[in-house]
Amino acid sequence: MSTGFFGDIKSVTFEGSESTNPLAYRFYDPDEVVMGKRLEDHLRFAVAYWHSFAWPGGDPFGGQTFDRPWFGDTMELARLKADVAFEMFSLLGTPYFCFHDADVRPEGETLKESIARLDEIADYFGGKMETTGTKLLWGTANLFSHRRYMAGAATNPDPDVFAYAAATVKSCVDVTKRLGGENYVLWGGREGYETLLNTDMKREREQAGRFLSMVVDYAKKIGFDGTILIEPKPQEPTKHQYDYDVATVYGFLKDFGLEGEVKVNIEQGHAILAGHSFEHELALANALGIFGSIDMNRNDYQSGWDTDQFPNNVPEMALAYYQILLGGGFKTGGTNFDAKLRRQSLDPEDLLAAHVGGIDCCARGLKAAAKMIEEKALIEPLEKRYAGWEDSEAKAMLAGERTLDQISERVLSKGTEPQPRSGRQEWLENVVNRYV
Ligand code: XUL
Ligand code: CO
Repeated sequence: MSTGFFGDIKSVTFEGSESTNPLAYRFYDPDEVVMGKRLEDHLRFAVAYWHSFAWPGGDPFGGQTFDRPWFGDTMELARLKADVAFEMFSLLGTPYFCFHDADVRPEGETLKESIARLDEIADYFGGKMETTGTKLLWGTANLFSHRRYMAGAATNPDPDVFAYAAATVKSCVDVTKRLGGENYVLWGGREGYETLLNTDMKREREQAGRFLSMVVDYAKKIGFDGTILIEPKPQEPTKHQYDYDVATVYGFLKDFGLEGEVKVNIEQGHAILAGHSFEHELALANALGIFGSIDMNRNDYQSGWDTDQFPNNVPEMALAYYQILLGGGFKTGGTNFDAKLRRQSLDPEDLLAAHVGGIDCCARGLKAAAKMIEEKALIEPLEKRYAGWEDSEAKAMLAGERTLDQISERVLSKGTEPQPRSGRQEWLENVVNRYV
């Protein structure tokens, strides 16, 4: 039985680019085949439970603006929240969702009670996943909202908090496995510091390394065959987060021998906060072999903080999916909207429209990216730019078959000077603009 929250709004369907219906897809036809794959299977959209159903609309200057019938601390309301959430997944036709433990159940008096409540809601989810066909892209633990975590979880100076966080993550990995989750995410939360005056950074990094190793071991032990993902973010909530960006996370994984075990969930807004472009982070993760999944939410470019807005810039999406497709596309990962409404967007329709726009924008970007790849619009110029490396002498330099002095001898005896060639940036930018 419907909760009635979305009134008489019918399923959002594909109506084509001419449609003016705000609750229709104009570019996302899940069945359209692009590069040999259905769009739905390329994009693997997921709704984030927390922003859409648990966030009250507060900002640093004011509290709740949303008035949702499921807000409150009882299990009955948690079930109503789930009813509405799965109604929305079905209306939108989004194949996946993601959640933290804290989004879906009220906190108990004890950890034992919290876990029992999580298990109860997971059973409720299980039934709904079966009837609606919605799948779990990833589960995660909220190790940052409760005051016990104010000085971090794995990196807390208090070993009791480390242990509490470990027990919490165990319960969340268990539930993620039980629901067939395809990934498990660890975002740093408050793993970072505010001031070095009270922080032993070396020790805290090692705590985080041990913690992650235990998560990886436990996932293997229980036969969880999804991917473990770390989500980089440079700052906020702490002044400095230990998993700053993709490069930092890779160094961390290498340090603890986990580079073959853990991949990254890259969020567009976090990339911007780190002073990178989203496509930079994606390309680097591909180059390092650790690309996993994305959180597809942007920041306001003027704000300097994590505004978690729905994506609406097609050229940006095109460049992002271009990198994702070049790397072979998602395996276990997908496109999670870790995005929230603006706090004045009060209506149920706003929640739908935000997702519809985001989904369409991503679909349009992916289609442009696929076309650029199919037509080798950027690949050919790139190959040409590096063509010199096909030469046998050039290959020998990279293969370790030449020493510095041998190269020196060859250059000096040849006596030719390298000829600079244009990088053709504007020419290439114009090429991209033909597709978006
Ligand atoms: C925080 C953030 C989180 C993670 C999951 O900035 O992105 O929502 O995605 O904990
Ligand atoms: Co995120």
